[in-house]
Amino acid sequence: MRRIIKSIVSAGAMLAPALAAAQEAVAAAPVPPVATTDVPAATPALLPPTPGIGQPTGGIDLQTPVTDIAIEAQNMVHNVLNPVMFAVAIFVLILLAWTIVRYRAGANPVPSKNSHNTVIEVVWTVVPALILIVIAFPSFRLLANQYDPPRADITIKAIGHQWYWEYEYPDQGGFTFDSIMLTNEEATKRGTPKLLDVDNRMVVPAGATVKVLTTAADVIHSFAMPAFYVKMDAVPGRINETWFKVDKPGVYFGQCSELCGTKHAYMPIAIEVLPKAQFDAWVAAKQKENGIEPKVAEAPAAEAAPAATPAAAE
Ligand SMILES: [Cu+2]
Repeated sequence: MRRIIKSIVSAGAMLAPALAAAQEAVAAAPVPPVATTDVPAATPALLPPTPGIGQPTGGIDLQTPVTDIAIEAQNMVHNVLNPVMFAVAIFVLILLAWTIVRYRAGANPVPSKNSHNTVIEVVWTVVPALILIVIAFPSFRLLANQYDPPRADITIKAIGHQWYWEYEYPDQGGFTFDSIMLTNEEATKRGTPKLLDVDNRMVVPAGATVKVLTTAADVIHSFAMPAFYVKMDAVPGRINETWFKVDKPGVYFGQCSELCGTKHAYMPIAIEVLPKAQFDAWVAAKQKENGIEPKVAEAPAAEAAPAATPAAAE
């Protein structure tokens, strides 16, 4: 059933006249795996968002960072990039103003014939190069930290669709569910920001390193969570990888950040970070809902059984 819906959705994406049909398919998509009405049962603790955290606040600054990488990135912006940028902009502005006044035609009836000044030419080549080197050190350190993640505690696959996200939990038995934006009325009822909250949030344990594999079923999407400093393209037929580790339980909102069609703005990402015990309860509820045997407790027995069979055959 899901495959049929997926193929309808991707076919609709390619054929512009069939877009309306695809939209109908998208609307129908959430029904088979997880009905919207199942949310309260499957999500034992529906955390309320913290004002100003994990969501846009209307300011001009970056969102409050909640991961170590995000803190490092924000420090780089505030302490390295912004000072350099402002200093260069102000210096160039002053230089321009001085040149306009000092070398205006009225004050210089006989123009200078100078065309070279070796000292100035060396300075304006060396100084920008030095500035780039100063920026490069923290920049490469940040890149290295970002692309050298600690060992993952849990892996989640985020699949972009036109126009919603689907999440898969391969470590927990492989259950999947769709994550569809709430209407404004539903968001108001839940007390969450409009255009950002979804029926089924991605749920992760607090303090765990979460590896996110991103891919897409139709066109290129992008999995972006500003408070985590995470943005990774979700490309059909490819798997990209990103990661985050959030210690503080809460709800964090992001959005698809790759133009992916008419409803690009309406496929938000909501990640709920729960304490480990609550996360385990959520996983248990999801496994029950999907008819998956809880793997964690029975793992040794389950592994013993297949091992015994070939031995017996020999
Ligand atoms: Cu998208």
